[in-house]
Amino acid sequence: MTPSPHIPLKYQERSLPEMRARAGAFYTLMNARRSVRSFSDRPVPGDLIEKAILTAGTAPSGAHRQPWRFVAVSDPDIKRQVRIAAEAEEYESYHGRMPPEWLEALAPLGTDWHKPFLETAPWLVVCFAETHGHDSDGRKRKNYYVQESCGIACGLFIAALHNIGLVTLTHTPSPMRFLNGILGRPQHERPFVLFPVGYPAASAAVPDIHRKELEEISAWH
Ligand code: IYR
Repeated sequence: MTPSPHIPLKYQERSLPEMRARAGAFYTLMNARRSVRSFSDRPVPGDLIEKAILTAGTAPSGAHRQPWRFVAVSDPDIKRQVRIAAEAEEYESYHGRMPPEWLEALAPLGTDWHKPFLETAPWLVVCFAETHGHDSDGRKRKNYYVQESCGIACGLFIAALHNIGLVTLTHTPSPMRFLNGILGRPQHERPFVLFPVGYPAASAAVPDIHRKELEEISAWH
């Protein structure tokens, strides 16, 4: 296999003071991000969601297979179907499927099986992970590092939304295969994360939780 042609890297070198200023500003921006479970029903223009998805699509991926598909839903009927199906699964999870240790871990977050945000938020965006692709003859084509690639893409999606000024929640109703049926996606696309996206409710409150210190999340040699 011949390597694809390469082109010069577009790299913008910055002075150290500029790098420090940008490092600090980006950390300050991202450190203000919170997961939000209480949404306003105020509409959000679709072009903002498009830009966030495009940003997610800049993620690196195994063999550049880009094994993700972001499905954006604003249709109220489809959102209702998603809520009903997700709440049915969550009900089972909270009433027996999740072991006591897990329920204890979640207690500080105050979550339960009710998921009104699945209808209130103006957008639901589901990231599907493509377990494999297809070549031009329709034969299976392997994807690589699908979990890692989709995890990074979702991280960029969350950062893009926060930078835009919207809020979201990393929601993983379990199991979430029901999303294939409701959203008409083929079986080789596996629901990865469901993001409600919008403005926060005026009354939105978040748990008083804290981030680990640098010493706790890093080691230096
Ligand atoms: N999927 C459930 C439970 C849940 C699990 C974790 I790990 C969380 O950080 C939060 C919730 C739910 O959405 O309620």
